[in-house]
Amino acid sequence: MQLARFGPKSGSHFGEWYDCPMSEIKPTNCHFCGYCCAFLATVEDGRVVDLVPDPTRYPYDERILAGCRRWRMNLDVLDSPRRVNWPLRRVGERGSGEWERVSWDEALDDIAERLSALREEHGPGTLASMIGGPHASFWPLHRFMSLFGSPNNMGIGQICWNPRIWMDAITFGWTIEADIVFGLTKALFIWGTNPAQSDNSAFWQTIRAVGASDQMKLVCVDPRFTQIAALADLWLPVKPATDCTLALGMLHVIIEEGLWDREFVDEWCHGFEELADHVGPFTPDYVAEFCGVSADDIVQAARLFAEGRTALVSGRGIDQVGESVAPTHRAICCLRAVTGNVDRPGSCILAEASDFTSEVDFEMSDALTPEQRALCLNEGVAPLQCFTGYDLVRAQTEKLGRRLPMRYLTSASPDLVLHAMETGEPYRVSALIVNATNPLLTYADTNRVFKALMDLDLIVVLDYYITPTAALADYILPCAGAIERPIFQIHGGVANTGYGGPAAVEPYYERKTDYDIFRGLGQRLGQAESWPDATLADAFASQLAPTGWSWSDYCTIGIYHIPPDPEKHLKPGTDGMPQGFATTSGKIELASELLPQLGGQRLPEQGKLMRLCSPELVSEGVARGARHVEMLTGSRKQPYNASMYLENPKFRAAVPEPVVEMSAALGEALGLEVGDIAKLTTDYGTARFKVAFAKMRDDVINVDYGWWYPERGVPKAPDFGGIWENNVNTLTSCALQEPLIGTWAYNAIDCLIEKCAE
Ligand SMILES: Nc1nc2c(c(=O)[nH]1)N[C@H]1C(S)=C(S)[C@@H](COP(=O)(O)OP(=O)(O)OC[C@H]3O[C@@H](n4cnc5c(=O)[nH]c(N)nc54)[C@H](O)[C@@H]3O)O[C@H]1N2
Ligand SMILES: Nc1nc2c(c(=O)[nH]1)N[C@H]1C(S)=C(S)[C@@H](COP(=O)(O)OP(=O)(O)OC[C@H]3O[C@@H](n4cnc5c(=O)[nH]c(N)nc54)[C@H](O)[C@@H]3O)O[C@H]1N2
Ligand code: SF4
Ligand SMILES: [Mo]
Repeated sequence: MQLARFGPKSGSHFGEWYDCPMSEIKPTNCHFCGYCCAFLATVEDGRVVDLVPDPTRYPYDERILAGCRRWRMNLDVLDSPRRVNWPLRRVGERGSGEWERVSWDEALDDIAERLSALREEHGPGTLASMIGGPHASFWPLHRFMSLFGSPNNMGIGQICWNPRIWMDAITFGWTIEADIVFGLTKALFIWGTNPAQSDNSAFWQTIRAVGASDQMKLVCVDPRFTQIAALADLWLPVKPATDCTLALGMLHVIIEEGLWDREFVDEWCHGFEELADHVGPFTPDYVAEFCGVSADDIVQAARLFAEGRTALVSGRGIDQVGESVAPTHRAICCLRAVTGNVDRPGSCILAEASDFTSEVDFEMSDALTPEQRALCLNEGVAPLQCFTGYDLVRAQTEKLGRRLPMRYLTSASPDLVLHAMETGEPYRVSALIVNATNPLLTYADTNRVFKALMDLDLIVVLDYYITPTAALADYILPCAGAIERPIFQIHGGVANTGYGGPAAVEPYYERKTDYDIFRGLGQRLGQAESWPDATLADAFASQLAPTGWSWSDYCTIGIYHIPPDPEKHLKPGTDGMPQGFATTSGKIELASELLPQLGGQRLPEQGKLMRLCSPELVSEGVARGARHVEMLTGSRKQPYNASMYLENPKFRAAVPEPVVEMSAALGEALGLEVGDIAKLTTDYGTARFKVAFAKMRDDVINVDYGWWYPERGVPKAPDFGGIWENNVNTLTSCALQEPLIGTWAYNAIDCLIEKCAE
């Protein structure tokens, strides 16, 4: 789609239009969040001069754009003076902020040479990588890592996404998608997620519609009185990380009152009697006391869940709770199953494997040799989140022809990789690629991450900006962003959906797509055959090829989406019988046959809380007047995203500083007033926040995350843009907690709080 608005370029035979710039309208997409909304860019001389929403392509939704404050940043961001436009090489000490411009060849040749030498000396596991949220396609990095021979890709997944994906796949044989249908769905549970801030677009509008409708009950499970809670028919303000017990309590009521779906359970669930025995002790009174909610509300929630078709959406509120993470998801799986709310319209549907080449094939995880797999640090420590666990689950899901992405679900625990960096045990990790993440703000335990990175032999950062983390790099490689690169956004390969569109322009200056960078490095390291596609668009085209769609078909429509068929478990399998669920028993496993093989539990059991304050720290703190409290961190807030967009002056005017929120009652008990500065302390560090009051549980505080100060200029030693001031991750720890996945906690952790004298 190219519409010339004004006329062709100078020098053409349209001499009379000589002074008119060539202007074209090109389809493209925003990527400031996961919607990847469709836009039309007016392009003159390879530069975008205007951008408007494109109503002809997916995703276009007035509701999305009405709620969105970010898309107007696109033009500024394309040419922001903060952007890195050519490869930079460190010249001074690490972190000194002295850089020189080098050519791509110089940069990639040198990086490849150094990686090759380090691999020679320490083995392929010596290279680690870090990724963040779903900002980019990560398969190019993962393909590079697979072919380099390293299993040490760290990710965010263990505290976001993986727990749910693992437990759904283990219990149901594959992942599920919520199916919210007006007129059919009787109740919607929003559990540990706050789309009003984290997704304040289409899904939030759906929830508002549910809240306003009398056809569907809305239930919110959250320690904070969120905008969802305000709309809800029932708000369950659980104590953080007690959700497993809450779900077991609801199961108790459902079974005790005979509200379960007998037909579905008899036919399709495995281990019901065992589960019924297991939930026996979880009486409403016990659960009310443990979870800090009223017994009546637990009973009401249970009845609502069992009344008819119920949909449930969860989020990082229950993903980031350490030891309880897997059991919480398992307990919710059981709740869905005994009420007949799995793979049925109006509740949730088993997703489809993709028709396009799946993530697992594109990332080439199977290229790792057995020796390279043996380097996986998680083996034996996080027995599910490693190749042993993956293979066990893969054998199950493959029964119905599906495979989960491998790189995310075997991603290395930061605790173990940092340990290898610090000690050389069990082997030396000496080099790091940081791709689309800012770990000095967003990974747990900033002090530890900082020290480990300072001692590495080689750090390569791919980013748009010189972030605090990029300030530690040996090379900063400038990335092409949205509008400069094509997008084919897939859900990690667990659904038959991909969306986005083409780049409107070639990357500005000397920026390159992440794909081009990894391909360039791969070609220098003997991987040339595995990077056949010359460009990212070619690679996406080949990924789409199995669907029969061309790249231009896809770009015209903006989405490849085949809605999942409901009730797949009833479809005939090869033997003509219903195919059931891809689990060990062929049924939904209320009692798991797989988890015990990895040392896990058949039935969900509540775990302990992650503690970050030693008894000594607490007693000293209390002696000087500090209070020991429970904290949540990182509850999402518009308009920011983690450590991004803080430089936007309009955003900063609206939300100028990071806060610690608490109820007015807690504030009074702590002697804190709105606007005071509070100091928070754990064994790992300290950080300061401005006090704000909000409606929430009286025994919990809620602390912002991701804060630094881009306006102070290029980050460098010693303050690195302010990362030692108000960065909540100076308080946290990534020590392994959950025994199968290794998940640590960002919610339900403890800290000391006191009024700051300074
Ligand atoms: N305490 C605490 N910590 C948390 C969380 C929490 O709730 N509390 N949440 C965790 C979760 S769920 C997540 S997902 C992480 C988020 O952690 P991150 O993903 O590290 O956070 P962002 O600030 O979004 O950092 C993204 C960086 O990538 C760059 N970038 C964006 N797009 C691209 C791209 O396409 N290519 C390249 N090369 N660079 C790009 C941006 O400029 C930015 O510097 O934080 C985790 N950490
Ligand atoms: N504005 C903005 N949007 C974002 C992001 C961002 O940084 N900023 N990040 C993106 C990313 S990476 C992610 S992963 C998603 C996350 O999206 P969500 O999962 O929706 O994350 P939150 O909005 O923080 O909502 C989590 C809720 O869980 C509650 N909670 C905390 N602890 C517990 C608990 O123990 N039990 C229960 N039941 N609830 C608890 C918190 O109070 C909070 O309201 O958001 C994405 N969208
Ligand atoms: S920020 Fe998200 S919702 Fe807003 S226009 Fe961009 S992709 Fe769409
Ligand atoms: Mo996330």
